[in-house]
Amino acid sequence: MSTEQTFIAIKPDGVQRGLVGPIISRFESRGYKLVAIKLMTASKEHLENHYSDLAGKPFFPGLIAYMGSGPICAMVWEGREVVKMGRAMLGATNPLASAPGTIRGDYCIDVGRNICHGSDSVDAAKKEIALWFKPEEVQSWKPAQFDWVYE
Ligand code: DAT
Ligand code: MG
Repeated sequence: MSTEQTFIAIKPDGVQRGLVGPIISRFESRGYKLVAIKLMTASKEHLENHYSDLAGKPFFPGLIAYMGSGPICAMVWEGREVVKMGRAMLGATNPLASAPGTIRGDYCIDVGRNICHGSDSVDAAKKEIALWFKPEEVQSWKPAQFDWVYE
């Protein structure tokens, strides 16, 4: 049980579809803390770096084009076990395999339009946060509700 940070992004389709608010609400309501946020249209180079582990996959060129097609809402969320819980809240990579109640299970259908990204490990989160944010863009603060969320 550790306090962690994770990189969560609302992809261009999620931004275009007006899902920034609902997705942020889920993390806020759960009790997680927003420590960084910005809208950013990412360059091809930036996205190839972000998804470097997938270079060579047949869907890679389409993935990079889709991710660069408009602004992304990039965020860092902090809290206990937030990396693993963030993935659980997002749902499976393929929305058709995502349970209703998850973000992908409630809001999307195609794997190539799955509206959100979440780091898959603590190490990946550290790399992704460093890629998307400068250290001074990540805030350190104590929410008023903190002692009502954690025992
Ligand atoms: P995740 O986003 O759940 O971490 P991933 O890292 O394996 O999944 O893949 C990154 C993104 O690439 C994923 O969100 C959507 C796209 N993708 C993955 N597998 C795909 C496939 N078989 N066809 C099309 N797009 C795919
Ligand atoms: Mg991934």
